[in-house]
Amino acid sequence: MRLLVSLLLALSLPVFAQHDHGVPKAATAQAGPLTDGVVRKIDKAAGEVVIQHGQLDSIGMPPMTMAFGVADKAWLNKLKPGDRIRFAAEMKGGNAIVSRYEMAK
Ligand SMILES: [Cu+2]
Repeated sequence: MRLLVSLLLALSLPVFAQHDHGVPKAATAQAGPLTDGVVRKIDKAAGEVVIQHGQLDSIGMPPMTMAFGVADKAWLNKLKPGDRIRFAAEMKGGNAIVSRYEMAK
């Protein structure tokens, strides 16, 4: 019986790896590198967007609502309060900025 189990494991593992195309299981199960956020406010004068965000491991932040700078000021014209986005954040010059985002479905 033990032999059969190890034989099955040996046979199934390579198939698994092929179907996943090398992407680690955890990466597909989680949301990926983008974090969920809801736009609360746009401040064009300050060049900031206030986002209610989920856990941001990239900059070590728990979920909260806060202001972010943006990598591209044009984004401030596209976003509006209430928009649901998925975004990546990074620290730049001591400020947290949105480095990229996409609209959430
Ligand atoms: Cu924060």
